[in-house]
Amino acid sequence: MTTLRAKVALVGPAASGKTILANFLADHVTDGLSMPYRPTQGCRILETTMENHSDTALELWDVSGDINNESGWPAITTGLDGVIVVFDINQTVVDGDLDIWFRRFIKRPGVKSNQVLVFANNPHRDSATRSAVDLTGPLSKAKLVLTDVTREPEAVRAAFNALMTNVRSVVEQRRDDAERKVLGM
Ligand SMILES: Nc1nc2c(ncn2[C@@H]2O[C@H](COP(=O)(O)OP(=O)(O)OP(=O)(O)O)[C@@H](O)[C@H]2O)c(=O)[nH]1
Ligand SMILES: [Mg+2]
Repeated sequence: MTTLRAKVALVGPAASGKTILANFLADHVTDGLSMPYRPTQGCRILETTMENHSDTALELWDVSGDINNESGWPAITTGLDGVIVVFDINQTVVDGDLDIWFRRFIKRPGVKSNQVLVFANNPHRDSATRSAVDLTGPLSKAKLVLTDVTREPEAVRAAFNALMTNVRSVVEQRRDDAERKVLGM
């Protein structure tokens, strides 16, 4: 039985591999890796349960990288408990490229750095063109993980599960606070 609910979003530039990652994290499948790229329209919600906390239902929001969908973002950030920013490690990220994702999804009241992960992802069949990334700017404070679902699926999952442990604590704390309020404590 699940008693807690958490909402986590994958955001970041188009074609960085968010949909493939979301499918892998929610369903343990890497189907679609050989599929042609199909941009996500708006947002997709995947319902699952935290692998390492089976009492916690998880909504994974797989958000389109097209910033023209910006008008729909408030619905995504409402009640958001965790954020994963995904970008393509093969693309040079210049200062500011990820700013919009940071400003709109992370720099919000109540979001602490342990609720945020940055995936420098390799969305290609070939090896990544870089083996290290050095982010400057505000996102440099968040935990950065180099990800490649094709080659190192378990490393992706381990990073994700560590985030889920933090997210679950936040959700649990919120429930406890709400309970105390109801009881007038
Ligand atoms: N081989 C391989 N291909 C991948 C991997 N991740 C993504 N791809 C491919 O990269 C392309 C883009 O991946 P998506 O997951 O759709 O990208 P996205 O970030 O969701 O893009 P938007 O929805 O437009 O924001 C697709 O053609 C995928 O098949 C991976 O880990 N390995
Ligand atoms: Mg997508």
